[in-house]
Amino acid sequence: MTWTELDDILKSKQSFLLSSHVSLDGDCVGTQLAVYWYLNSIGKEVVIYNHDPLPHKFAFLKNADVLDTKHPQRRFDVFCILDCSNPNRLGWKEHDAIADTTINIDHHRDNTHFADHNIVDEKVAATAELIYGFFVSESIDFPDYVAAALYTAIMTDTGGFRFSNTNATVLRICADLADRGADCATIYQHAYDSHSSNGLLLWAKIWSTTRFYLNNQVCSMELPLSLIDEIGATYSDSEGIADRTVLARGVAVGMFIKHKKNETHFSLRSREVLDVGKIAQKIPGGGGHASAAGCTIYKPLEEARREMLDIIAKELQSD
Ligand SMILES: [Mn+2]
Repeated sequence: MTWTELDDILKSKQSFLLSSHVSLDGDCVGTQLAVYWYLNSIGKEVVIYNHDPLPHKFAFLKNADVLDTKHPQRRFDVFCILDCSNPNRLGWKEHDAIADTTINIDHHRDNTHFADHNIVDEKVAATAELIYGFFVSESIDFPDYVAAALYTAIMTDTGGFRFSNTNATVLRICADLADRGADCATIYQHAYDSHSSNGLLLWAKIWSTTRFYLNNQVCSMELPLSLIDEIGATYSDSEGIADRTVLARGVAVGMFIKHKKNETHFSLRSREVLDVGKIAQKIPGGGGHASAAGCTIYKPLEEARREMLDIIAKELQSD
């Protein structure tokens, strides 16, 4: 589907529901706000509903308060799913009859092309890169706060321009977004340097769990989920830790493990050596990108960790 065909569909419909994957990240938030702005600007009725709430660090974006976690009790002409590879990742179920038409715009390579119209490009760094492409190709002139939303999305999906998906195209787009008014330093501060004091104390505890396995090729950090309440932190305070598991030289796979009784969640990171998306896919429901992926093993910590280390050991051998 071309961008013009997409635009024709958007213009021919009246009511829209936007949604994205569970545990909203910057790309989910930025793309939803950008599309929200565009649809509003052409006189459409738009509701944004997500299973999970807006992370506080993105609350500075204009209109961020329109992101709602209250399930809409009505139907829409179009259900537009952004930055989400399959319906399960929405985290809510009652979407089959919520709209006449579904549109999916995404960049996850495990995308199942589940919508009526699928615009999926796994080569781009962020879904926001696609939305930017749409605006530019259709000569849609967007304001500075939409530039800020798109910049936030691309910056966070590239890990602050550190991941391997950071390339010349990404930087050119972001340069243009800066030209259009995105304030790079302020956005960085909000996204990465705005911890609460309890949040930082939580980080200190997690750092102290750092351990190495398989000849120092695997680094892990752990968080018993009960610790969050104990410290008075929030779940989202633990975000960003996973990226730190690949800080040490020689580490091929980093894993940040969040666990409670019979549930152990792995956020996996890699440094090019291994494809952690493939590793995560070996666990039912798991998946993600080559350098960042996740999965949940429904077993206690020790058992789940052993299972994961076995999978990684095999991958390291076959590499
Ligand atoms: Mn994304």
